[in-house]
Amino acid sequence: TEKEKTLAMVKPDGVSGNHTDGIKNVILESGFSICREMIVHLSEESVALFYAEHASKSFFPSLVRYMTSGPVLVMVLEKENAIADWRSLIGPTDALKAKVTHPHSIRAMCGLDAEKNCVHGSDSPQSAEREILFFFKEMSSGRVGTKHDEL
Ligand code: YYY
Ligand code: MG
Repeated sequence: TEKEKTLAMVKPDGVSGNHTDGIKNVILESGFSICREMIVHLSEESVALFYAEHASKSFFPSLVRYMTSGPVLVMVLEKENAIADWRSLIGPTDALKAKVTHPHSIRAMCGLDAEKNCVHGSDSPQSAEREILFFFKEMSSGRVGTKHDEL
């Protein structure tokens, strides 16, 4: 039982909908510690890199517009089994379906639909490593977008 890190994000609809404080409370009450946090307004290039696995999907252009529409809060969370436990807390990708099948999940409570689903979580140890480095190493070289604040 070793500690594990994952990348969490409050997406633009979550930040503009004032869900950030509530989500951070859920995170802390669920036993995660927040190792790093930063508010950033992503560039189109950064979203394309971050979501490279979805570049050929029909929803991709809309996803890029949405993800660049306002600032996001990115966090590194740590606890035992952090990756799976955070995915389980956020719930299914489609917030409308989540409202039916996982009504207590963060996406059910705060998300709007299959695109504007309020939060992100790494889906595997490989993704977690890539995504944490993406924000907290690349970011310091100014390649991700406009950094508002490192909190
Ligand atoms: O990992 P997760 O966010 O739960 O879902 P992915 O299948 O990796 O998709 C990433 C992202 O793409 C999703 O959070 C919203 C968007 N998206 C979409 O806009 N429409 C879909 N039908 C599927 C995903
Ligand atoms: Mg995913």
